[in-house]
This record gives sequence, C-alpha cells and structure tokens, in this order.
Amino acid sequence: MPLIRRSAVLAGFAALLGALPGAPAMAQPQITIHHALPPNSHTGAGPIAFREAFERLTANRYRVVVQRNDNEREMIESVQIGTIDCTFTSTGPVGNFVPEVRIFDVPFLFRDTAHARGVLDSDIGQGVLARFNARGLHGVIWTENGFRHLTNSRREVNLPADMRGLKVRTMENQVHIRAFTQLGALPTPMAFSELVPALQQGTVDGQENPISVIVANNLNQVQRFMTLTNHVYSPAVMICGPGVVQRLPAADRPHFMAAARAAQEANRARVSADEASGVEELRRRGMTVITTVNTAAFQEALAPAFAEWERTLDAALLRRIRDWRPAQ
Ligand code: EAX
Repeated sequence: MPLIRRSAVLAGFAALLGALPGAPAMAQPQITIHHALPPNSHTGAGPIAFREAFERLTANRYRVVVQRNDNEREMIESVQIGTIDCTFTSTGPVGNFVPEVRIFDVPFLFRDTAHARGVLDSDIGQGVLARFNARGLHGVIWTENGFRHLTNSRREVNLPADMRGLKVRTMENQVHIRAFTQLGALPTPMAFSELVPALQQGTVDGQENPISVIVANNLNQVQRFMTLTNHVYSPAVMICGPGVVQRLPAADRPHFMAAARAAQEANRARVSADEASGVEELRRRGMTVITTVNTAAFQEALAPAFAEWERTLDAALLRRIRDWRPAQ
C-alpha cells in the first residue's frame, strides 16, 4: 500500500485512538519531500516552510520528512513511481515529463520577476499545472528558482560572439540546449549533482544558474566570470504523486494547500533576498561580474530559435504570456 494511503488510514485511526484516554501514541503518517541544493537555500526554504505549516495545522498528526537530492530528474521519477511523495524542483527536467512546461523555459519571455510570478499564479500558470495530471503527476504550486545568468572559467562574456565554442553545462532541458546551440556555445546537459565535478575537471567551461544557486553552492570556487544575462526565468514547482492530496482525510486537504502556499511564500522571499545581495557577495568572494549586458544582441542572436519555438510551442500562449499585465 503506497505510503500516503497507509498514512491516511493511520491518520484516521490515530485520530480515533488518540481520543481515548491513555491511548498509546500511534506512528505518525509520514510525507516525504525531496529537494535539490542545501537545506539553507531557496530550494530548501519551500519544503521546510511546508513541513512547519502542515505539521502545525494538523496538530502534528503527520510527520513531514525533507531530504536533499541534487538530481531533479531522479526526484521526479521517484514521485512517479511512488518512492517519495513530493519534490520541489526547478522546471529544468520537468519538460521531459510534462512537455507543456517547456513554454516557460523560453529565453527572455518574462520582463521581470513580478511578470513571471503573476503569470504563473494566473489562469495561465494554473492551466499548465493542470496538465501534470495526464502525466501521472500532481502539479501542486509554482515556486521559483530565479533568473538565470551565465558563469564560466575561461573569459569575460559581453556579447554572443564571446560564447562561441564555450562548453556550457545546461539542465536536461530541450529549450535551453537549443538556445545555447544557437548562441554558438557547446551545451552539455547534465543533472546538477554532476556539475561541480564537471567544472573542477574542466569537462565544461561554464554553466548558467540563478544567483541563489550560484551563492548557495559556492560556484565562485570553480567559476571566475559571471555575466548577468538574465537569459531565462527559471520557475520551480512542487510536484506530488497523483493521490497524495486526494488520499488525505478531507479535513486535512485545505491544510496541505495552505502549507504549499507557505512554501511558495518562503521560497520566493528567499530568492528576492538572495538576488538583492548575491552579486556583491559573489564579487566579495572574488568573481568578476559583468552587470551591463547588451540583451538585444543576445535576443537577436536567438532569432532563429525564437522562430522555431513559435512553430513548435504554443505561439498563442507565448503571446498571452508576453502581453500579460497585472489586473488594474
Ligand atoms: O534547482 O540544475 C540546475 O541548474 C537547477 O537550477 C538547480 O538544481 C536548482
């Protein structure tokens, strides 16, 4: 019997037994959540906030176990086969499981963080979350990884031409691989767990990640240059097994969603804080950071890829996303 189904039965049984005076304490039903990167990072902030909120709201009738795993594709596969209940992951590998998610991985799609968060929390983002169900997954709530920037150990990168021949690690993400190929780099997709050894051994020259990831993992120790390209907004998402929420007693399901909102809030607050201080912190640690970037040059260099994404992704939805504005 899958973990959460057994835990739902136990939750009901524990509640019943708990009412009896002197009743023995029943084993708490357990919910397992895995995330990438250190617990004290933007990706740990969400699940830790979820754990605090859900255990508090359900009066500790459940135990939420949070663990680190730096292979996001592996975590999604584990949710699919039921060995873990949920994961908080960047959308990096998610497009391989839920192709509709790829639309959010298109470079220079979002104007800024407010635009991205607004779209993801709107009917547009909720519509994409609903597409997880057909793939045997439950997309619970959007969280955030942040705007991605290029780092490398070889040279300053000011223009697309500076990227020619650069071996750049990307996530296992078709849209990103296409983009870096178009920019003249040599994209090498791999899980985050393989990145630091690859940079240390020189298998790749560079990588691209949000400030939060670069700071939390001390990538300044293996990367000398950073260019604030802001080339992609990297969403993240809480994904659970298809029955994890449904199999909770009805009274506990609102607590699950309230805890998911607490996770989103904690994660986004941490990204905002990291992005406010991260550049100076990385300079302090010795990185050369290029802050003035000719974004138009990168967008122009990507023109053939943009034309391809208009054909292969949902062009109307891309337009809706670009045109989205907050309600007045
Ligand atoms: O989710 O793989 C990546 O580069 C991700 O941005 C990182 O693991 C945070």
